[in-house]
Amino acid sequence: MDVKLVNVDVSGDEYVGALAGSSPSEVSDIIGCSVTGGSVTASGSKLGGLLGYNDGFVQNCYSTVLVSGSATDAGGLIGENYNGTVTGCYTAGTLSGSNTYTGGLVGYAGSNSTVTQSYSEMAVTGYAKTGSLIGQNRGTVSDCYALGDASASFTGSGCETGALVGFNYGSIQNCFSTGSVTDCLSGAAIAGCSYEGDIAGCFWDIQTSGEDKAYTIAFDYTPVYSSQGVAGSKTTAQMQSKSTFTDEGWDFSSDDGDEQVWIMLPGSYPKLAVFGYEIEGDIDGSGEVNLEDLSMMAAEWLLAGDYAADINDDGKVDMEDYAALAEYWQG
Ligand SMILES: [Ca+2]
Ligand SMILES: [Ca+2]
Repeated sequence: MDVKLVNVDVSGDEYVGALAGSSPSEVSDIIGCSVTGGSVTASGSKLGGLLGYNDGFVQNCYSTVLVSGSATDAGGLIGENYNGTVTGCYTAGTLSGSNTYTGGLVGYAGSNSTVTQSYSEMAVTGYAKTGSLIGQNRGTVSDCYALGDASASFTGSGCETGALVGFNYGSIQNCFSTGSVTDCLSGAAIAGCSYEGDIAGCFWDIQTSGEDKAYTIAFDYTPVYSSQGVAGSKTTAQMQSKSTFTDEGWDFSSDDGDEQVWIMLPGSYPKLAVFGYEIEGDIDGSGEVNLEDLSMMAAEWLLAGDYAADINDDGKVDMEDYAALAEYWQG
């Protein structure tokens, strides 16, 4: 737990990662570990910024290392997540690959893979089956997003590259993407192509991506557009509006009794609450600024001292705090 690697220089053939080449399910969970600076490179297969291969449980980890090489199954965090679970993780930086199954978080996700509440900001380059989040997904992906561009050097009909997932055989639920995709027949915003996959409640920014296809159907690459359900193309303004997502059941509140998954900060795409964001004005920490926060402020109005409603921490609850609450008012 809590291993912090800085300025790494790791290279090899297969099963290559800065923390470990392979994490089988028998070893202890990998929690709170990170890799920042330096590079990890491999020429064979199973190349990841943190782990080459994973069957275990990976939580609250991140990688911003340069991941590069000609390996297949190359991921910003994990090369191949075969049976593993990844939650509360993120990557940023560059993944410069030149082979198949290349993804900003995970290169290849097996049929028992679970990836949830995680994101990638990586710009991702591969040959084909390249995704800003996952290169090929056979498992479950939920409550995730990718902000980076996905670029495939193979631009033939089978490039199978997506701004979230390259090739999908699995489930993709409540995810979004904003990046651009290589212009090819099987390049699309959510999944380059999908074979009997289950895609629901997903969105993409049509302005920043310039992409009009949600996904294509394997293997004739028939395009599926926003109007056909399953995933919606939205403007940047719509992508930064909470109602776009709550209408599809995304969880932005802890008032419903379970943990809040998403948080919407002003002028931003949805963020994952697990990373500790707070909304100014959300006095009770419910994830929303609403009547309950206003009534808490009313109860402490004009009091001096250490009060929850003292949003700007100046020792009194007054109009300045009310202005902060009003700015983030979500009704
Ligand atoms: Ca609240
Ligand atoms: Ca104040």
